[in-house]
Amino acid sequence: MPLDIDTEIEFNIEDLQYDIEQSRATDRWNDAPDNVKDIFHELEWNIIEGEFHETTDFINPLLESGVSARTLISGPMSTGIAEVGRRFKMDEYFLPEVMMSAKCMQAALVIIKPLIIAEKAESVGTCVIGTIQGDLHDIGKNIVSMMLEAAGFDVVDLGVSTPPETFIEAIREHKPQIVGFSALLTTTMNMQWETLKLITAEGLRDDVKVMVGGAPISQVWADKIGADAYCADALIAVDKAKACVGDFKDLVGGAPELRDNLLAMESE
Ligand code: B12
Repeated sequence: MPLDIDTEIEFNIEDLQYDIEQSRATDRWNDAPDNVKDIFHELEWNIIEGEFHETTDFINPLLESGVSARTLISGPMSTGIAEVGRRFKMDEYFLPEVMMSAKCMQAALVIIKPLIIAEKAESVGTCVIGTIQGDLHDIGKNIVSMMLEAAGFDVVDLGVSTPPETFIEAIREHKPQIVGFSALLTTTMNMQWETLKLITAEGLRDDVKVMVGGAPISQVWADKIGADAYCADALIAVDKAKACVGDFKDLVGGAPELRDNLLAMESE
């Protein structure tokens, strides 16, 4: 039985009408040196316009200027792809434009990933992560994977559109402390619940902490399905993952009563 999807992450129409061009070169990146600020705008614009052949031309100079790989991801890359999402939502962009912008993000991440992974600390645990069945979005999941790897996790990435059974096999094989589900579509959010139910039904729930993320996911949703942690971004994911394998490992997330009631309803 699917759960009601009542994500509280609503779009505000005023925000959606606000074109990023209005704030270009005015109120953003003001704390960065002028040369960096200009390239930040260029990179952001490159992602918005989907000029993926040129993406690397912006990444390397920024890295050479001492800008960290993490700042690139959480700064101009994030604002650029967020603007693409806004335009798509407002019917200013259609799928081909979004695909070109996604290619820019992927081209940038190819350069950035080795730099992030090189920071890898000593092994702290294992995490199995995947985009949930029916969903092909993987940019955010890939960023979370690389940040977790840099933080010392051995990451088993199951890719996109991962069936619940594949998560079960991976848990049995790799014995992770953490399992992460990514979902970007309101229509696939429910597969997080379905996958969590199968993990419970297979008797594996007590062995893993479950982290959930993706644009429509919220703390309310995480509580509703009984996940242990909701993470709005990759940095939060690293903090919460460390908490899961550290002193807070006995912390049980979600609202237990709600989860028990849901499970009872399911078995009726
Ligand atoms: C790029 C993109 C695509 C690309 C994806 C390419 C790829 N390889 O990923 C393409 C073009 C393929 C695509 C396709 C579609 N898309 Co699309 N897409 C986007 C877009 C613009 C950006 C997503 C993104 O990469 N964001 C950047 C990353 C860094 O952010 P993120 O994913 O949120 O990840 C961060 C956090 O959420 C968190 N996180 C994410 N996952 C996880 C997992 C864990 C375990 C944790 C802890 C944390 C975590 O950490 C991440 C890093 O900080 C969004 C708009 C948006 N606002 O999200 C639409 C969006 C998600 N897409 C949408 C739609 C409708 C579609 C299509 C159905 C379009 C169509 N008609 O075919 C298809 C779906 C195909 C499918 N079956 O999946 C809608 C969904 C609407 C809804 N209510 O469900 C959105 C919201 C656009 C919109 N505004 O309407 N899309």
